[in-house]
Amino acid sequence: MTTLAIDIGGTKLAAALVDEALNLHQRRELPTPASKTADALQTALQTLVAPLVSAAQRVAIASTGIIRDGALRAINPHNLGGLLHFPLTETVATITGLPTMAVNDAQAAAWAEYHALQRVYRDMVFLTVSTGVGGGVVSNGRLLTGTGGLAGHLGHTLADPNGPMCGCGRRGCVEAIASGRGIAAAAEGELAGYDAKTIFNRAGLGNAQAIRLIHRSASTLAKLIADVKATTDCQCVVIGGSVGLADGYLALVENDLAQEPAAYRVPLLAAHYRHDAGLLGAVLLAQEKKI
Ligand code: ADP
Ligand code: BMX
Ligand code: ZN
Repeated sequence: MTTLAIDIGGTKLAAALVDEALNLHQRRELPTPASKTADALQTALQTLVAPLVSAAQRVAIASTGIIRDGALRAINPHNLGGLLHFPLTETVATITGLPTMAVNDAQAAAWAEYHALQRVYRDMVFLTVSTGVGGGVVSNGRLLTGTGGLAGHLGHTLADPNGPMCGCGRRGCVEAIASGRGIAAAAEGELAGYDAKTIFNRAGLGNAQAIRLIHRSASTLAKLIADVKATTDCQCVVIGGSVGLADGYLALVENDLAQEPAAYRVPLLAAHYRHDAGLLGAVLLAQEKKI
């Protein structure tokens, strides 16, 4: 069976056809529309899947936001242009005419990365550092989704009580500091208005402020990882997302984590499936659920 896999992030939408052996075909991307209205996202999804849908028998979606009963609810609406709610599976099932399931993007990615680890580890955590900071927890071989889909939203744990406001309504969340948007929001002077990708490029050219912003993100993530180790006793933490996978970032996090007491240290790995972990995790879950 061929699955049409879709990944909805705060910055980009991705889609691909995925066969039973988890090979990706015809992968494509579009920017995520930054609009408060559901129409813009619906139109973008329609455009994204149009060339793929005729070859698929079902749809598996990994999406940013809390996914509950197939609907998307933003915990941080700023990441989606202010969009609060979107009837996700209903909309995509109507567009495609195919059976459709959806799961949070970081939860999906955690499941794919757990499989990539060949079940050597029964307890692992996935963290994406991307538009936001997302998380997925696998505990004793089971993916935690929670009763309402909130499980693993580790980006909304407290990093700094005096830190910047987070779009979720709390002050000082990890996401408000460490995410791509958090890095960009803290940029001042000659870096004001630039996105995280540009700030990484400037850091590579030796810009002191850019280097400081990236270090601040990495040290915030390292403290989160120490907290995650203390709460889950995970055997490894896998890092994904475009910021998480950016050159040199993981090494910075490792360096900061090494400063923590030994009990809170844990091996860190870059996502095996790189930018496709969400897509593949959604497909694995669709295969298991036999939708
Ligand atoms: P999404 O959040 O849509 O899943 P990404 O994982 O690509 O998308 O994360 C988007 C964030 O990553 C943005 O803040 C963007 O500026 C930043 N980014 C994209 N590419 C890079 C890169 N090569 N290096 C560092 N940051 C990047
Ligand atoms: C936010 C939240 C999470 C998501 C995480 C990473 C929204 C819209 N999203 O914390 O559900 O897993 O961002 O998402 O509230 P990404 O867009 O950075 O991939
Ligand atoms: Zn928050």
